[in-house]
Amino acid sequence: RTYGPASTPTHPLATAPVSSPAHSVDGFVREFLHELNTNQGVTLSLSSVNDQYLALASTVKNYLMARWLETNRKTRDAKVKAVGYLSAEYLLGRQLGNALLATDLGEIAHKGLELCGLDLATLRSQEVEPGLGNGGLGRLAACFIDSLATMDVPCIGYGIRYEYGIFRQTFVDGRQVEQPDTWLSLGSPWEFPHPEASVQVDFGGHTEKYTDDDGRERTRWVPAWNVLGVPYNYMVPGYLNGRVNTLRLWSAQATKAFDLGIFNAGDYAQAVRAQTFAENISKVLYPEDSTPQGKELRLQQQYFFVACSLRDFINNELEEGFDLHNLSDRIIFQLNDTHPVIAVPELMRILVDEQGFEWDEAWEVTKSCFAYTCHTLLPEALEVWSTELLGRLLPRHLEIIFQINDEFLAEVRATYPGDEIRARRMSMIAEHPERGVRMAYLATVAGTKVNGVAALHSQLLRDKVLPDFSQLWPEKFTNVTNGVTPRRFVKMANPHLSDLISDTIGNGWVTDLERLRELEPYADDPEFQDKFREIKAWNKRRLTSLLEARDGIVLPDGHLLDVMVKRLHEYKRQSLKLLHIISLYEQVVSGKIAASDLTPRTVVFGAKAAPGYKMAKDTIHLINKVAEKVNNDPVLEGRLKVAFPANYNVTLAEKLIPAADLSEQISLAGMEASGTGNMKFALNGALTIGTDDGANVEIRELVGDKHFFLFGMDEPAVAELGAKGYNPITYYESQPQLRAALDMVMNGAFSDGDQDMFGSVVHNLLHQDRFMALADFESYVAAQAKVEEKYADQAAWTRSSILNVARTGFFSSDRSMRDYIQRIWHTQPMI
Ligand code: B1N
Repeated sequence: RTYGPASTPTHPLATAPVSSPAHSVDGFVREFLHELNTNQGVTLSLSSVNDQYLALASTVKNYLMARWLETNRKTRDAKVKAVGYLSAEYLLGRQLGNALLATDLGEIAHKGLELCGLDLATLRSQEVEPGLGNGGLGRLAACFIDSLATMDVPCIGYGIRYEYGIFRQTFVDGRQVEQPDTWLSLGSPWEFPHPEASVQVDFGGHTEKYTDDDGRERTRWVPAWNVLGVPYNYMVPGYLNGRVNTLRLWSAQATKAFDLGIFNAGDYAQAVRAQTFAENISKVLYPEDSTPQGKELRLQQQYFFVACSLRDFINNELEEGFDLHNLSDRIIFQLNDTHPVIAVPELMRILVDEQGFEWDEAWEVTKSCFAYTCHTLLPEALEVWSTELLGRLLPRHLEIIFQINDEFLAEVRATYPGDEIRARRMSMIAEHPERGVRMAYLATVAGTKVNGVAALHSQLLRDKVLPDFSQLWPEKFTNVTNGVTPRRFVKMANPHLSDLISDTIGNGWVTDLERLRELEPYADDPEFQDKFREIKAWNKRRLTSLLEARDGIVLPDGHLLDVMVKRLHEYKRQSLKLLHIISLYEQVVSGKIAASDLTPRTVVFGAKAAPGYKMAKDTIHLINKVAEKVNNDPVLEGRLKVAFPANYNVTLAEKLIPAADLSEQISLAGMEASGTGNMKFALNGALTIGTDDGANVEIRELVGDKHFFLFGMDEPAVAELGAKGYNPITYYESQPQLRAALDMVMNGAFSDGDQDMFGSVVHNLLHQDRFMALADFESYVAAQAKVEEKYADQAAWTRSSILNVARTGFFSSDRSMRDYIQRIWHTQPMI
């Protein structure tokens, strides 16, 4: 298909570059009122807050538009290599604040709206965040595309436009109840649908052999049904640099052919049902984090977005007549975990079946177009698709996978003659518990590079998950430690700290975060310390008002704010944090210590549990019940509080993290691939209490042991204990404090005497405890005592806090992107 006018335009405006509205309060107000009138069809006096928000979003979009169009033109003309980021999740967070930041319109918008009698903050809070991801993996994708735009690197993010994102969490009697996330219901001003550019995606059917005109044996896929992928484009603005990249999310729609067939048969109702069936594909985000479910619809989603994206890139981003033998000159597809790995056989199918490539030349091209990031170590999180399902849904792809595997195993056998056990171990096809395709192996074989997401994780990936592969191809493996965007998570989320930093060292740090180092000399400066502490106090007050309005939670003044926010998962060990709280409470109740001995502390939890994950949901229930008890027991004299605001999301994180004193990163060593919350906390001046796991290792190395509270077994110790045979009950028997805390739960102290309510949680800890919470309890409690000791010396605490900010510039996602560019992508910024 071709774009553009049918004849050469002669009107002067047709070829003139688009212009932006004037960068002034007056220009802004004009544009805003114009949008309110023409887009919303209302006058200011009759407009709702939603009208005002939508008009404001359009206004800011208009400022970005010229840059977007220019970026697209420039990139197309330059014919440079781009990054195609393939991710099933993008946890974007609200768009308005980020767009205001990227255009430097914050002040102007504030003043302009004030002149209209409106309040910018009120309009901002009208936005529902697009929660198109579960947690760290989706948020990482959002940080990466922000950094690439800011670094002027051409990138298209490809993903799925879920109609319902991650569920909205509510609590009913302390238990999690999920509500659908209707993020599109009040309008979606940030997206640009292009139904005319829809792509057809086929499913099912069978394959057949035929001989082509040149007498070659070929295969064709005869699919049984199809759907349309409609692209929705989103702007991804760089920070004050004029670049606006594109995020292209696909929405599924029934094809006409599909329902017409049934309609012609006379069953109108059935035709409409068929429509719904097709559109189910992009209906809802699977709410499982770090544990895939292996459902058919999930595989449909994966193939759907990947097929749309490859087709889109080849047909619409490359110029007509481009020689696909050179595809890797123009694109590197980054596979964000195994979710998009079906793209590998899809590209082979396009090249061999559609373009007539020989197998070997197609494989050469394919191998150079993909790289794979692994985000986990949990064995149950590695995707394996049953061959029965894959063959039914994508018969041609399964054949292609078998052939890739055959040729790969031939290479293994040639390299290790006679080592059949190894060949079987390395096969992409697992035989047990059922025949299935190991997607991580396929990705490893096809990718130019394979990376883990923190130094320790990449090492364990080589040694434990893919040892045979790293032995065969050591140079394929690399590490890129994750990062977070300092624009959203410092500049936007912590405006006063940002001003203090900029007043002290200039504002270059926003795009060159290592410059935070220049703050180090100020760590000892009492005046700087005072300002720093005042900002933390302001952030706490801001959080207090938010939680009061949002959840009716009242945070006491002057408490150490101890925060654990992340998905609820046993390996992350929220239960360990909870045992610490219960233990403090128990010691006061039983008179072992006086309430006045406690450091005044408020523990904040934020966590969603996968809806089908029973143990995680029970843990949420227990946290809420402990909160209820502890918060209302006068024996504590208000010195220990537990707050669990529902529905933790990016929007809440932006207010919570800047207010935190202490960051809880307490996963069992070897389980958390990286963590990225840990980085956000450190950059905002919280001290970390953490295990030697994921990126904690690198945080501690950078900030220094004195400014980090380390506890627990390290990974080798965990492995050793596991090998020896771990028996949690021995810790219960030998540690009175731990025993008293667990007994308190068992005796019904948090369940109105009901001794069964939390039986499964306690039983699990005592008899299974797969993530060894009991083994690390003693060490955790000791580290918490050090926290309290240090907090008592506010100057020392503040000094450490400042040093955490100054020394964690490494964790900018700009640095992660530089690493990907140099070690994996070999692309270039356009400047
Ligand atoms: O990816 C993050 C890491 O910082 C975290 O440590 C890691 O747990 C997270 C299946 C996942 N790994 N795997 C997932 C998400 C959804 C899903 O359906 C797996 N998420 C992570 C970024 O590297």
